[in-house]
Amino acid sequence: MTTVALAATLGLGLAACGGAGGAQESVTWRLAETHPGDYPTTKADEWFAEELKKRSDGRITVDVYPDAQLGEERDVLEQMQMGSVELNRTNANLVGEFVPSWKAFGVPYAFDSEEHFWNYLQGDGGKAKLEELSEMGAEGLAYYDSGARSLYTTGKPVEKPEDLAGRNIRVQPGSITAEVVEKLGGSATTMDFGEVYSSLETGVIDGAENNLPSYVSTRHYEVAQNLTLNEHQRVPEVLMIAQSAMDQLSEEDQKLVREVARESTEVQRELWRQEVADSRKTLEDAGVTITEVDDKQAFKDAVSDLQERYAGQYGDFMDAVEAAKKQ
Ligand code: BDP
Repeated sequence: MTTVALAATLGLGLAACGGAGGAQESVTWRLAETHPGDYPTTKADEWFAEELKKRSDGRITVDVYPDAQLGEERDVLEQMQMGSVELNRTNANLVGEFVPSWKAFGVPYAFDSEEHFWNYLQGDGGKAKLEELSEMGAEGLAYYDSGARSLYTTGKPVEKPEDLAGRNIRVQPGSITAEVVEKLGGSATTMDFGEVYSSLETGVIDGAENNLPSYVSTRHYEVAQNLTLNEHQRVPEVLMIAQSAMDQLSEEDQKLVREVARESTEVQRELWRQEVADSRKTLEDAGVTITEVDDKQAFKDAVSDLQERYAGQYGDFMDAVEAAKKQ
């Protein structure tokens, strides 16, 4: 944990003193967010906070801490587990370290399209998955969009899996993406999000993978100027709350939190669509080499034996994903 994160944790500990169970008259909570203030997830967090304050007549205050002020996502998840951060917006891939069944979100090419992805998330499968967060003492409130993750590299562009040979690609902690990258032919390094820019710059890694808005907002495109739209994963963002925080509320206020969070999904998805288009333009204007991968078969074939293993390991997920195709 960083010093900032530690100080923040201690600060919260003091602020929370005096709340010993049962419904509180009013609460002030912190929401951890790794992205900057103008990123779609952060704007949705803010919308959630404002709306909740309004509709609870000021009983529930949520202060959003963007820019990883409360620590890198992995640190924040640890704090969530201890109940020392009440709310967190994180990427589903990171959750796998804490709730192993969530690693399923990293299964490559699980979803055929954005529509398929959202059919799954908003159907029974997606709802059941949110409930699994109770294993880490949290409740899943809502999913946010995160588009598709693609590779980007320094050096020469990646056009086919073979081009990854000998290249070191950063992956998110807690995820199965390391296995995916290695099957594709590269080597994988697990690293916190905040370290990626300097590691690309100094050549510690040769690339990373993410969606367009993150590639742009982090300015990774300045130091890794080749983007390959192979779209190996669609991994949702999730807004979660510590169970110990939820327990402080009356039943009515708990319902309100869930309702406002659900509504914030629509707000975020709209912001997301716009951001993807804007990011694409930023990248084109900056002269980034964008390699379209119209036929993803070579990438899919390279990871096909992983699919068989995952179908056994994450059977329920794969069945629900399959069922969401037919809706
Ligand atoms: C972004 C997610 C952020 C991740 C980051 C990463 O929004 O929460 O953890 O990727 O790669 O797309 O670490």
